[in-house]
Amino acid sequence: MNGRRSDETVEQVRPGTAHRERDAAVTTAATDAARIEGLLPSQTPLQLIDPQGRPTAGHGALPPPEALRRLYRDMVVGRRFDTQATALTKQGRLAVYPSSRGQEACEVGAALAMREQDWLFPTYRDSVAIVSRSVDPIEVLCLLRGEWHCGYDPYEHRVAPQCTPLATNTLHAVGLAHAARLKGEDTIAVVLLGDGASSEGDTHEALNFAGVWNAPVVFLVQNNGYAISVPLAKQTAAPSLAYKGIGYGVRSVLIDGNDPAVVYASVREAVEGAAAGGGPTLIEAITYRMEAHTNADDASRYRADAEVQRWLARDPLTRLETYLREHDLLDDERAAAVQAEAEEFAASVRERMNQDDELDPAELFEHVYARPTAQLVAQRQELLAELGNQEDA
Ligand SMILES: Cc1ncc(C[n+]2csc(CCOP(=O)(O)OP(=O)(O)O)c2C)c(N)n1
Repeated sequence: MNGRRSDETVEQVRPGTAHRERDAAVTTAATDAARIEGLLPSQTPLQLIDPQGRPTAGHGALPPPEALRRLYRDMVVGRRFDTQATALTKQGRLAVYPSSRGQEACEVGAALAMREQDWLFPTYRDSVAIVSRSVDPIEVLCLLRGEWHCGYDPYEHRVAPQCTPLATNTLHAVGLAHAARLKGEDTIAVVLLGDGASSEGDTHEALNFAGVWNAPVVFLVQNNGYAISVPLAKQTAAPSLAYKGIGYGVRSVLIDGNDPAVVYASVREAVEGAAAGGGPTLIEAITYRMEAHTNADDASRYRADAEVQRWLARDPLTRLETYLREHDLLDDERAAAVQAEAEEFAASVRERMNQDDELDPAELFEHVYARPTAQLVAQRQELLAELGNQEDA
């Protein structure tokens, strides 16, 4: 708009009206400023327990002792499960396993902060979160073992199939949450995504509609520093991924993703806010992936060992354990019992995964459509012929 046209507009407006409109504009600007303020994350990541295991002053209340003890238990079991699953790839029992070692605070914090009736939308990296939601670990590993399905019944557990395409789960989460609200159900969705996925178009569309519909969704971005080999600085110019929510009118929070207490408290607050009609929240959790992207990746090609060592000092499990011990919430006996439970859990996974189940490759085509297309029939025949030929060879 040029200056002249603007003057003409002012002349056409009657004096009283001009004042009222200007006052209204000032009021709107003040309201907008307050609203923007409410959407903004803090400049530094929120923390409730620091890397030395000490409570952090002024950042809010710690979750109750029972919640902290449960977080500890699930993190110990989750880490043991993670180590076991990684070992299973080396034994050829799993095709691949994306480890979440180092990210247990996010995995378990998010899972435990959810209510029974809420839905989780995980990615391929979030097996520990699903295990923490009490899904049978063998079912969780089913897909990576070579089955065509996700292993568990999503409706029974309210856990969507783990998504491999980046960020598609963000849209599914918003769709489900919005639909649940229209149906009058008290259900919210928690969607897990990585820093790389936050650069995908789907995430932006999901945030946009979550904002427009005031959908009851919590987006938890686990910023673990890398999208496979691409460091954060090479995939976004945003100073914080939490800022991505603001443009869409979505409240944003920046937290220390290696602090189990703050992850639990922030997700819980966002879940309760969404359930009460307060709309979506985007949480950026700063964390680190201790292992390679998967067993097909050589992390030493793109990150220095010194960096990995620095993050070892921020281990979420050690942090919580130190806090619990110093506040008489954990002793040697209890720690040993939790460790024994984790060993038993891993042994059972190992044993059950050592069975050679007979898979029927033709089943792959059975549940795609009610009536298979001509292409599917042809593909099925091709596969069976190939398998037959292999057997003949
Ligand atoms: C739509 C899409 N594009 C590319 C890929 C290939 N891909 C698989 S994992 C990955 C990196 C994801 O990084 P991030 O979202 O940060 O999650 P992380 O693996 O670190 O948990 C990429 C690019 C994919 N799976 N889906």
